[in-house]
Amino acid sequence: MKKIGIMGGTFNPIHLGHLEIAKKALEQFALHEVLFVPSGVPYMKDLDTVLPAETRCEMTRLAIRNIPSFSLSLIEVDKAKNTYTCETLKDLKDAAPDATFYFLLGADSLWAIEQWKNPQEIFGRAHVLAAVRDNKSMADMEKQIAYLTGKFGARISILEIPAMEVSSTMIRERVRNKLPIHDLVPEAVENYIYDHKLYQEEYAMGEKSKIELQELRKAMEQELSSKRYLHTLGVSYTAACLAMAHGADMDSAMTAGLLHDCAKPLKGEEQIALCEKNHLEISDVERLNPSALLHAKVGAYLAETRYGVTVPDILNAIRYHTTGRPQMSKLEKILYIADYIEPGRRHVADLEQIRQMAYQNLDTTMAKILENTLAYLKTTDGQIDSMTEETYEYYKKGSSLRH
Ligand code: DGI
Ligand code: FE
Ligand code: FE
Repeated sequence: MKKIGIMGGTFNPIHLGHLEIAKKALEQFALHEVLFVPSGVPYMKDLDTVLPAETRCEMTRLAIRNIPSFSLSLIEVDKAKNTYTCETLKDLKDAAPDATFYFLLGADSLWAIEQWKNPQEIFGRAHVLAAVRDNKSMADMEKQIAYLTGKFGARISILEIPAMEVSSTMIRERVRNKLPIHDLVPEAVENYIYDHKLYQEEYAMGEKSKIELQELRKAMEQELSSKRYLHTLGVSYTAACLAMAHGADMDSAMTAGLLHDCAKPLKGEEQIALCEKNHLEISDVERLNPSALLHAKVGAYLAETRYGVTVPDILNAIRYHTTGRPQMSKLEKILYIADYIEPGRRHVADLEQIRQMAYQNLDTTMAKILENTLAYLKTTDGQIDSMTEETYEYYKKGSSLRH
């Protein structure tokens, strides 16, 4: 029976510590093979430091190319959606029903794995090999293993590895500070990192922001329904077009567009709970219409805390994209209008006219959209936010003064 080890990770970048764990697993448990499985988009963490999957896979390929019992699996990278360990294990098992799988992880994960999706299935599909870490004592580990074995029938063994001072974070920092990394990564990976100027931060801003936008797009593709994702792409590119027409920053417009509805997948109660937990004020109207109104405020919060947006103008554009506000910045108006006119919008009054106006004058367009939105809201039972009314009054006055 074939014994296959599975080494998952972000591999940003892969380093000698990863290879050492795989080698030790191979020796100590007489495995025939170890599969390296780079993760797809790690959407919640470090969006600005995690390189695109292709780059991380290429470095992994280089790191293992001379070791016959190591191979690369694109099973997680190839999936458009978020991947879970239990599903990856199922796919691998389906592809090799006769093999026995050994899932490699750091000892810390023994305390997290219960929170992963379907821990019961994970333990059913693979033996777990937990690599010792300095911060966990042997006694603690054995206690936790006994607990998981009792609860899930888990098969867990301790993998003994020498203490190693290496992490992907450390490597990225050393590269940024122009320090050598040759005893931390295989030579081919070191060369690749330097040849492609990875992790250096000095590479052209344009390139950097492109990577960020690409990662945000992937994250939204995972998080949103396909309909909402298409709308989001429409808003992002429409905002870019409006930025071109009115001389605003295109990358900011696209970032705001991509993230503006990022809180929409959360249910009303979840948005309220999130606000309460983080001390964000909720008005009565917002509480009564959380999905229509609160998603803008929660979206701005997530854009900052989860997706790392720091530019206040972008955050405000997201924050006010549903109601608007008096005296909006150019970017705020652009996002508000793009949301209304993006190519996927249907069944909205005067759309053709508003689409043309948008490229001529942002303020009169604001007045027109607000007028129609208020008229529409009066036909529904949604409460009108006083901010929507104030914004309308503000832009109505402005546009009547000029015309
Ligand atoms: O998130 P989207 O559907 O892309 O668009 P949006 O964020 O602009 O608007 C969400 C909904 O909120 C839309 O149906 C219009 C509505 N809306 C705008 N102003 C108000 C409002 N709903 C209520 N209840 N009160 C308002 O003042
Ligand atoms: Fe919205
Ligand atoms: Fe929207």
